[in-house]
Amino acid sequence: MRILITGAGGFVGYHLVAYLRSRGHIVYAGVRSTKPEFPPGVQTVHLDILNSGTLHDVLSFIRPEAVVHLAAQSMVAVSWRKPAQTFAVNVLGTINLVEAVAQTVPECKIITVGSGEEYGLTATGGGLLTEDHPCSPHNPYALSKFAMGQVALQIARRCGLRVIHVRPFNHFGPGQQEGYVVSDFASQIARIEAGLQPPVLRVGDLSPCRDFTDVRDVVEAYAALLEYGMEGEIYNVCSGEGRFIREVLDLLLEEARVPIEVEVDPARIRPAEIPVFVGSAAKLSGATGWRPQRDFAVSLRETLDWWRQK
Ligand code: A2R
Repeated sequence: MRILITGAGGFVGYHLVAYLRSRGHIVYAGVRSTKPEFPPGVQTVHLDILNSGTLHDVLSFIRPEAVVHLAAQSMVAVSWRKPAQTFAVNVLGTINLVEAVAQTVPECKIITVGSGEEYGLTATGGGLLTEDHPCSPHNPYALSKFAMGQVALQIARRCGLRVIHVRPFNHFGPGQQEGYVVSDFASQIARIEAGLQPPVLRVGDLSPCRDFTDVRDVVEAYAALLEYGMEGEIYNVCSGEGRFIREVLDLLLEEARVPIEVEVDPARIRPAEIPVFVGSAAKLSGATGWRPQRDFAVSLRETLDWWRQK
């Protein structure tokens, strides 16, 4: 397949490009400012989803059979500081993309990447979140992801486009920047081991329970959906298993090469934390046969190793 990835310069993009290329696809990596080193054979194209003209040109030139739309303002904390920018990129950018596809390559499949965060306060009811649960987003990022998914599916229904919307839950792995819990812990451990930080690891609330998936499993889910996903549908991408943040910390500390103390940093405690946030991947598994393959502890170790080598 000829596949265009938007936001290919980001954390997930790097892994998705590499995986799709390894599967023999023709991959176009759409990047804005960040340009990682992609595997040989990957073509890089400059792409800003806020620029409709460029989007048309790029789509007309490449004529992709599929687009995986990763480009986003992807951080909850930033979305509180910059809600307008978050909505511009995540919602208007998605509308630009879907409309440009409608006008240039209407047969093209599109995977819009939303977030498990779209369920928001619904998670307080407990149990595994399925795609049938109502969404109750409780931060600007989550709301923007809910809006982008809904509007993409609406335009798709109206114009006969082939859109699948995914809701990935927490994902992590080598290459993820700070600002997410696993990389926040791993980066500090690596800095402490290198003598760049006193041996105190600063943490936020360790009591929440979250659903973590290795990014390499996440990108395999996206690839499987490109092949087997049902157009017009929404799919969770998650492990279905809850893990307390305390467990994540303990597993990483077991890997540490020097003794480390843990200290709660009030600045890292997020307000209105939802205690348990775990999804069901049954719909995804049923459609594609996908199951997460990576061992959680090994993925954590590999993430820590990435920080050690950075
Ligand atoms: O900031 P840059 O220049 O590195 O590019 C980011 C890109 N991006 C854009 N691309 C095109 N036009 C824009 N207006 C635009 N604004 C941002 O999206 C970056 O390369 C990418 C997002 O990468 P990360 O922040 O590393 O997100 P990650 O973890 O790869 O997540 C991928 C998707 C996102 O939709 C998340 O919201 C979702 O998975 O969880």
